[in-house]
Amino acid sequence: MAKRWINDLTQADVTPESAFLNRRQILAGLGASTVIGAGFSAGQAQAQEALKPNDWDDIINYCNYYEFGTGKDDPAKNAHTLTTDPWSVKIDGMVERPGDYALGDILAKMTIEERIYRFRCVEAWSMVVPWNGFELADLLEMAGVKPEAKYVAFETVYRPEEMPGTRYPVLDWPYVEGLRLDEAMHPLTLMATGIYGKPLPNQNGAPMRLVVPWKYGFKSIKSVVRITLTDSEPPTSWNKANGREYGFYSNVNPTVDHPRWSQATERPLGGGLFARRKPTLMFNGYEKEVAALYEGMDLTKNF
Ligand SMILES: Nc1nc2c(c(=O)[nH]1)N[C@H]1C(S)=C(S)[C@@H](COP(=O)(O)O)O[C@H]1N2
Ligand SMILES: [Mo]
Repeated sequence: MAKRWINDLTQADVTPESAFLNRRQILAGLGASTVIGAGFSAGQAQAQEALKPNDWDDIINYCNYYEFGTGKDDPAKNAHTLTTDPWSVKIDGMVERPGDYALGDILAKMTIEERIYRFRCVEAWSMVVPWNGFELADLLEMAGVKPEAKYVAFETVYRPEEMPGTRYPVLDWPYVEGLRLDEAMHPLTLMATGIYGKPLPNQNGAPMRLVVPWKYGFKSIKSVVRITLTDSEPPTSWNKANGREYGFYSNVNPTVDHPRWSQATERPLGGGLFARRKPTLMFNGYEKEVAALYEGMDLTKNF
């Protein structure tokens, strides 16, 4: 099989063949048609593995969406009951233009792009997903972030009648998540509306879910109905459920183990019989893009 090198490179590293790639594609680690086999420094080597997206069937049948059950195949079986149209998102808190925004009105203003991202669950399985979506920053700019805002809180839809898993107190429903404002505004942070050019399946968080590729998967909250700008660190579902095991930041970090298992390696989905664990990359391979956000922070304490 031909190797397809991914170019997680800075503008200065762009070769003539790939000069047509725009900034966003480069940031997203897309380098689809470019083969670069030589001249990589050791530092670049870790990010140059081929990003071969997982199959559609794997992505839509192996899910975590506890509102529809805790089994990996429960969301695919149960999430068809979720009504995703009509859909609106409340944007409130420290914004200039708070309100209930209809999804259609949001999408009319956003630019949908494809982003092929690594996705690493805290449970140590991983996949590569070709998302379609827009930058969260564009949505936040649409609402107008006030200068006093420091964090962004997110909430998943909560409809017990459509969500059989919410009958069990596995988590404190609704599912909530949060980011620091600079993380939320980072160009890698995506609001996904599709996979493989098709609308997001319900089990993957239709009609719109967050994707933060350098953080453990649980930060990527599904079926978002509320986004609140705030000046204090928002509560997050997994941190509330077990604060010793799940911190607010939850950046992918192979050197900080989960209290009950190692995070040094991961199991890529879809490998079948030949599935082999591979090393987990710092910030899930996005170190170059996001390390500066955490400069001076002790990542062991701020896990
Ligand atoms: N509302 C909600 N969002 C959620 C979850 C959930 O249970 N409920 N699971 C999280 C976890 S643990 C992971 S790994 C990813 C899984 O996304 P996927 O099923 O699309 O792969 O969604 C995250 N977002
Ligand atoms: Mo996860």
